[in-house]
Amino acid sequence: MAGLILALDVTDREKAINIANEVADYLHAIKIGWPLVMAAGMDIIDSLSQIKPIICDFKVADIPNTTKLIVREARNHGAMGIIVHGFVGRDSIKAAVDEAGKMKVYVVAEMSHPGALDFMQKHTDDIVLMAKEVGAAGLIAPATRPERITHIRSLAGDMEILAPGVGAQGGSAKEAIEAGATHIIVGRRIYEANEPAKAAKALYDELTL
Ligand code: O7E
Repeated sequence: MAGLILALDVTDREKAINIANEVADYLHAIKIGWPLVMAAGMDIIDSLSQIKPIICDFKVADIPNTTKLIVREARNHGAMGIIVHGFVGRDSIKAAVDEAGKMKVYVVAEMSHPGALDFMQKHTDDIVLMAKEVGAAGLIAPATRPERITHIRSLAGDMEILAPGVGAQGGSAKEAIEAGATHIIVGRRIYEANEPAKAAKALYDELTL
């Protein structure tokens, strides 16, 4: 079944925990990245893991050894998944997969912002095929370009596809799922809403109708 992932890009620990608790019933997982980890410290991963599985969006882009060390830290704090960049190449992605253990590795295949067309999109197909070959669990593909999700799905087999770009960036949850995504990633549409639970429920309902 399609699932909703909250991008919890707030910079206050208490606010993060409150929002997570408020919307938890509608979530498959919570994605946290540099804004929250830099503000609240790595143990926010441990705390939020008590509420929902945590995906660390560290968009790791480094040599294999450094990649391995970052993946290990996320794993030691109880993360369920970690996001790495694909353009760094096979050896770095393999290092992430080898170090991840039970944690899922998600590889960024194509980003949702217009700048992704400058360089990244030219290499999306190769990144998808490489991520599949080295055993990554899933891919990141743009909800802002559903036709690209469909294309990525045609290469990805049964890998998970997580699609950011719904709401604030203009993408539609329903279209992303119909195009082939398994999950959508949504931040501002939920955490900036007057009633985050209501906003999360509306997205959840859109996915399950
Ligand atoms: O636009 P929002 O507020 O719904 O937030 C979207 C989140 O998804 C935010 O954390 C951003 O960093 C992330 N994201 C994109 O918006 N576009 C991408 O291409 C990739 C990501 C991302 O999360 O990458 C790893 C999944």
